Amino acid sequence: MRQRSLIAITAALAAGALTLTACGSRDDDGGSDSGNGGGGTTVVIGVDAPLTGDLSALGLGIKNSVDLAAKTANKEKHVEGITFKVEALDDQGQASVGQQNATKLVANKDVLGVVGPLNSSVGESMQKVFDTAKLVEVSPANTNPALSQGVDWQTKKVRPYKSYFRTATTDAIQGPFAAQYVYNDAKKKKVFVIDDKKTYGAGLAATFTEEFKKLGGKVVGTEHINPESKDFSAVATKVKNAGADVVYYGGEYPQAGPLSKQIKEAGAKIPLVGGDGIYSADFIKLSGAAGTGDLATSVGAPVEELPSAKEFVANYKNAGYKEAYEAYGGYSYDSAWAIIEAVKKVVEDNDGKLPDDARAKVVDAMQNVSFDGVTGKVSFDEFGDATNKQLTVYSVKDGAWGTVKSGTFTG
Ligand code: ABU
Repeated sequence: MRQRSLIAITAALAAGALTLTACGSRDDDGGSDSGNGGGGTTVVIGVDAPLTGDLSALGLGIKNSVDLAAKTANKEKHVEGITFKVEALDDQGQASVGQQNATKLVANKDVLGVVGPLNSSVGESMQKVFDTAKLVEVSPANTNPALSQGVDWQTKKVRPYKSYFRTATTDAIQGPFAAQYVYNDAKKKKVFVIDDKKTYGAGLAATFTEEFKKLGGKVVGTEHINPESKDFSAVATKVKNAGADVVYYGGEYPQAGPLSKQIKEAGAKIPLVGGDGIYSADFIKLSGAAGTGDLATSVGAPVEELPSAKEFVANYKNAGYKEAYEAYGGYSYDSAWAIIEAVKKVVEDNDGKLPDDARAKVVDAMQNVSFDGVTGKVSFDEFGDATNKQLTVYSVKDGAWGTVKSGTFTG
C-alpha cells in the first residue's frame, strides 16, 4: 500500500464508490477502451468465498479485504484509465457452488481476475473452468499442495494450471512446521490425529503425521470425523483412552471448536493443535474455556505485528467493515493487489488500453508480479505458489489467539 493519511483514505473510499458508478465497461466482445475519456474502463475483480454459512467469518474477511484493495487502487488511480469494481459470489464452502460461480465469473467479460476461494476442495472444482477461459485466480487461503504442484507433488511436482496462483503457502510446509513445533518445542510425543476427510484437512493431517513420525513421535490413534456432525463424543472417548498427550486436527474451526470442547469433557486435558483452518476468533467462541492452551499454525507472520500491514489494519478499520479481516485479510488484499499490478502491466504494455486478449495477458503478467505487500514481498514461483513461506504458531490465551512463534519449516 502507498503511504497516505487516514483522513485521505476515508475520503477516497467514498470517492471510489462514486467513481464506480461513473465508469463504462469493456465491450462484451472483450474489446478494449469501452470507457469514455472521463470515466475510463471498468475492470472487475471477482471474489469467490463462503459469504454465508459456518465458514463465513473467514469468507467475509476475504471479500472486505479485496474491496479495500480495489477502492485504494481507484483512489490512487494506480492504473491510469482503469476503475476496479468487485463482484463477490458466495460458494457456501461447497465445491459444486464454487464451480457454478466460476462459470458465472467467466461469463462476465469485465472480470480479469478472481480472488479465492477459501477452501482447497472448492479450488479443485474451479481451476479447470478458469484455466479454460484463461482467467487468472489468486487464492489467499488454499493450502493443499496438489492445487499448484499436482496430485503426485511428493514425488514429482507438475503444475496443473497456468492460471492458478496463491498468496498463502502450502501444507507441504505447514504440516511439518506444526510437527516440529509440537515435538521439539511443546515436547509432545504421543499424538492422536483426526481429520475431516476433506482435501485440506486430510492433506494437512498427512503432512503433519509424516514429519511427526520422522522426528520420533508416536501416533497413538487416528480418526476421521463427519464435518456435517457436531457430536464428536465417540472420537473424544477414543482420544481419552489412547493416552495421547496432544491431538492434531486437520480441518476447520466449525468442527474443531466443538471437538476440542468434547475431548476435554471426555477427560483428556490435552491441547488440540490445528492449521490455518482453525485460526479464527470463531474457534474460541465454539470451544469456550476448553480452548485455552489449544494451538494453531497459520500462514505468514501475524498481520498486527507487521510494519508492512499497519496501513492495511488502519484502513480496514476506518472503512467500517462490519466483519473482521480474520486469518486471510492481508493475503486477500495482496491477492487483489497482485491482480491490479498484473492489469497495470498489461495496460501499460498496450499503450494505456486493455488489449482484446487481456485475460491471457493478465495470466502471463501474474507470473512476474512482484511488490511489497501487506504480508511482505509478494511474488510467485514456477508453480504459482507464494514465495513467502513464513508461518506462525498461535495459542489460545485469555480468550484470544496470541503469537507463540514465527518461522518456516526447515527440512
Ligand atoms: N487453508 C485452510 C482452509 C482453506 C483450505 O485450504 O481448504
